[in-house]
Amino acid sequence: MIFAVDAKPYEYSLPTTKPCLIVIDMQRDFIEPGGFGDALGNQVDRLSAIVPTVKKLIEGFRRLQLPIVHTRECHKPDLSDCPPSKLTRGKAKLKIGDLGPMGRILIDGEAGNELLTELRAIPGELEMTKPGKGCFYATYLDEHLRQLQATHLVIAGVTTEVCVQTTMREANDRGYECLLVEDATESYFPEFKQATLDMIVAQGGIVGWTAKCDDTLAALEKAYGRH
Ligand code: C5J
Repeated sequence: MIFAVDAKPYEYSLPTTKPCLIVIDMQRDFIEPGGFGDALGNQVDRLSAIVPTVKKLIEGFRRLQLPIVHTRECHKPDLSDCPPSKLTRGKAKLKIGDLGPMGRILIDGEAGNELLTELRAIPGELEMTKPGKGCFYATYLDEHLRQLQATHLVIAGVTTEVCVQTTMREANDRGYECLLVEDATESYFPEFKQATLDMIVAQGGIVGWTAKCDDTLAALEKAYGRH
C-alpha cells in the first residue's frame, strides 16, 4: 500500500524506508532578542510563533521512531570557518563573534547558539553544526542520511527563504525528495515566506512539496505507525 501526504503541488508519496526530519536552526540566536537575527534588525518575535508546531512535528517523529536531525548555524570561536564576506555583510550593530546579551553572536558553545529549550535534541538524534546557510555545505549531513538510507526529507525551521530554502535546494540537487512543512517554518518577512513556498511547488514541484503539519503527521502515522 502506498501512503501519501496531502501536499502541494500534488500528493507526496512516502517511501518504504524511513523519512528523516531536518529541523533547521531553531536556536536562540535567531528567535530570541539579543541574538544574530535581532542584531541584523529583524523582528524576531514572528519566529517564536511556530515553536509549538515544530515541537508537535518533532514529537510525531519521535513517537514513530523516525530519524531526526537538528542543525545550528554557528562558527568556531576563532572564526576560521567564517568567510570575511559573511563577517562584514550588513553593517550590523553587532557582528558575528561580537559579545551580545547571550554571549558571542553565532559562536558554537555560546548560550545564544543553543537550540530553544523546548526543542532540544534528545539522545539518539543528531545535533549538527553548520557554518553556512545550507545544511549540506561543509557538513557530513549527506553521508549521515545515506547511512540511514533516507531518501525523503521532511523539513522545518527558520528562516524559510534563507537556511531552509538553501537546504532544500541543496537536497533536491542531491536527489532527496523534500517536503517543507508550511506551518513549521517562518521568516522575518511574511512575503518572503509565501514567495518561497510558491517557488518550491512551482513547475510541478521544481524543488519539492509543501504541506501542513497535521496532514504530514496523519500520513506518517498511517504509513509508519503500529496498527
Ligand atoms: C539566517 C537562517 N537567516 N537560519 N539564517 O541568517 O536562516
